Amino acid sequence: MYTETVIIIPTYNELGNIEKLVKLIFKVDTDIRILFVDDKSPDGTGNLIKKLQKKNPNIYLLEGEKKGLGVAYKRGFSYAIEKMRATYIIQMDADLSHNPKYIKTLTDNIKNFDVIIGSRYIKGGSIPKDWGFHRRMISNFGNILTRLILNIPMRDCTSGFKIIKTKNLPLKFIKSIDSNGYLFQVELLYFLYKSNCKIKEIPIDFRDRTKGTSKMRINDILEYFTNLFKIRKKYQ
Ligand SMILES: Nc1nc2c(ncn2[C@@H]2O[C@H](COP(=O)(O)OP(=O)(O)OP(=O)(O)O)[C@@H](O)[C@H]2O)c(=O)[nH]1
Ligand SMILES: [Mg+2]
Repeated sequence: MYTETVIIIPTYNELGNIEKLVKLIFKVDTDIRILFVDDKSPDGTGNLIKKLQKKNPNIYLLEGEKKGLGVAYKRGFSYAIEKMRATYIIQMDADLSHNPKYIKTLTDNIKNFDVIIGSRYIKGGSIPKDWGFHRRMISNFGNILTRLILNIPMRDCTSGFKIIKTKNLPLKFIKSIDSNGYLFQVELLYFLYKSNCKIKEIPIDFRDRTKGTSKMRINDILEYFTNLFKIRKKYQ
C-alpha cells in the first residue's frame, strides 16, 4: 500500500473533539488518511474512533499503553512510513487547536520544501488572546531559548502542526527519538534542520481547546529545559 498523505493525531481523552475534527478534515480533503494513536483513553475515545472507522475506511487507529506523547508519535510515524508508505506526514492535535483549514495550506506548500511548519510566532500567526501571562511567557520564552541553544532560525520550534516529506525520516532516526511532550517536536525539527531540509513556516492562528483538559504538566516543562542540551549534543 502507498499513501500520499497521512495525518497522525495522538489522542488521550479527546472524546468531545473527535467527531467534529474528523468532519472538518474530510471537508478539506476527502482522500486524506487519518491515523489516530490512542492510548486506551478511559473516556472511550478509542471506541468512538472504531465506530467512525466503520463509516470511513480512511480512518486508521493504533492503540497502546499510555507512555506519553513522544512514544505515541513514534508508533504513529513508524506505522505511517513502514505500513502505509506515506509520502507526507502531517502532525496535528486532536483538540481543534489546529484548524483543519490549514491542511490545505500545508499540502499546497510542501511541494518545494521538506517541512512546512504551522507557526504561531511569525507575522500573521497568533496565540489565543486570553492566554494568561504565565502561559505566554512559557511558550514565548521556551521558543526563544530553544532557538538560542540549538542555534536554529525557526520561530515556532514546539509547534505540533506541520507536514514533513517522509523521505527525510529514516526509521532508524524515528526509533532513536527519546523525547516526550513538547520536546518531541523540538528533537524532530532539529534532526530535520541538521539533515539540511528545506523548512518553511506559514502563519496559523492557534486556538485554545474548548473541550477536554490539557495533558501537559509541570514535569513536561522541567523535562524540556533539562533536555535541550542533550538534544544539541546528540545531533552535533
Ligand atoms: N496518544 C497520546 N496522546 C496524547 C498524550 N498526551 C497528549 N496527547 C494528545 O496530544 C495532543 C496535544 O496534547 P494537549 O493536551 O492538547 O497539549 P497542549 O496543546 O499542550 O495543551 P492544551 O491544548 O492546553 O490542552 C492532543 O491531541 C492530546 O490528546 C499521550 O500520552 N498519548
Ligand atoms: Mg492542545
